Amino acid sequence: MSTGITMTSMSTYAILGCGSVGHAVAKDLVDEDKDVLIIDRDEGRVEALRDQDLDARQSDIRDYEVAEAVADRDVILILSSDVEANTAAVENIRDYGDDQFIIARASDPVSSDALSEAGADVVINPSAVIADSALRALETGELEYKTQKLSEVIEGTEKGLAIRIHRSPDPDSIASATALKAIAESRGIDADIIYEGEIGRQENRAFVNLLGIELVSAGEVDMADYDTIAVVDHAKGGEPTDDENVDIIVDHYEQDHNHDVAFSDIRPNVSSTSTIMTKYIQELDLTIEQEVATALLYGIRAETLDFKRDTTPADLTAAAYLYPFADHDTLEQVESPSMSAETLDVLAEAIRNREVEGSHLVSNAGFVYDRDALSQAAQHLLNLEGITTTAVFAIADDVIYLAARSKDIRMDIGRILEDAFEEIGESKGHSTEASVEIPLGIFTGIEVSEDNRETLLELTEEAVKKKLFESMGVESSDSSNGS
Ligand SMILES: [Mn+2]
Repeated sequence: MSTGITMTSMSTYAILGCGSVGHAVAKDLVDEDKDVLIIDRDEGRVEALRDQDLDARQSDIRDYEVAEAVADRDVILILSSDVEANTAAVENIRDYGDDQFIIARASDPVSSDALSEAGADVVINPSAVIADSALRALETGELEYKTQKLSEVIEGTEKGLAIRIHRSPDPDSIASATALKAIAESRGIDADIIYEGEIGRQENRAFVNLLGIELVSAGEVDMADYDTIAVVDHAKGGEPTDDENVDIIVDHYEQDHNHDVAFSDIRPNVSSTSTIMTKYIQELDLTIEQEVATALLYGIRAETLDFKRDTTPADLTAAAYLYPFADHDTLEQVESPSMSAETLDVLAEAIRNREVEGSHLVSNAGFVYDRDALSQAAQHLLNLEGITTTAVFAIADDVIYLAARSKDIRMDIGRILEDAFEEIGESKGHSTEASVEIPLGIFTGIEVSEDNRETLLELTEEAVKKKLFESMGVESSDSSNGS
């Protein structure tokens, strides 16, 4: 079935069966100045084709002489609606000589298989083609409709648009907010990106600084200055968007939101909010600024772990669209930030205090300021030999933070944290990375004060380890640590 010819050298064509499909294909090929021979059993049809100056001959495509007649043709398109005739034609052509590229029309999955078996290189199933194109039309139509709706809500803004991102915003939320702000500004509407808490992970800080993204702290603004409120990529932050004033929601996670919003676009079937925002920018035909393109591309890459996790075709086409507009030097700098002193400390402490059971590592990193250092430590510890699952916890303020990672495909670390701490803490994440926050007071039953923090940490340590190992399905040895 090897064709031995490349697309560029394909120069002569034959079309067997020239009904409406064959005719449409013939017309396009002839318009491109291609040499096309048409064979059809219908005398009248052949006459009509000749009247249009086409090279048409009358013959039953089932006949063996047809295989002879098309032997010098590079590509043969067998497009009649009679699938049995098509199959016979494929068999004859393959019997006569086997180096031609054959495209054949089927009618259903069964005839598709028969044609492939007979030797067709490409089989077209019309109902599958129509279904595909109907779905594409639906997608395009929906995007058009949603884009128009979003524009209307943004354009209805009189004072200003507040774009809220969650408490420790990740690249996806920052990028999505940046894109929404650009869309608003293209419509002459002022917008601010408002965050609560702080931009934790240094990688995210580097991202914001390098791209010059302007973020405003919630403490610095008066929400009364805004009459339209948007929340983007917000659901995963674990904070409910129960604000009755929210007008716009865009996310790739389902929301706990009970109020009517003027505009909402939630698509659990894509991997990032950046993907959704990219589709809007494309649909609006906005001239995309380099910072926005770079931010969105980074947002998609971060959320899909560089296209390694849950990547959908939509994420890939969005990334491909952004790629030529993005600043790749900046992306490189964002991706390889130097490790902060605190992250190194936390990592050192976590390595020192590690307890290993089988391939599972649990460690206590003491007291921390930057809880994102914990996630980074958990990630780095996965590189230790023989380790497939890591969990690092520490106390910051009055809360125990725990970050976990797993590269064991049989283990859903998100589920394990949920099982272990569901009654006392707030967990989030998925099968490969997850975290949990546990109020220290609830965990120990003791009120937290400056003086008893060390004691609480000790009390906490054994209990957290025990719970974790239990839900991982291994017994914790009673000795306190592995150093
Ligand atoms: Mn996201």
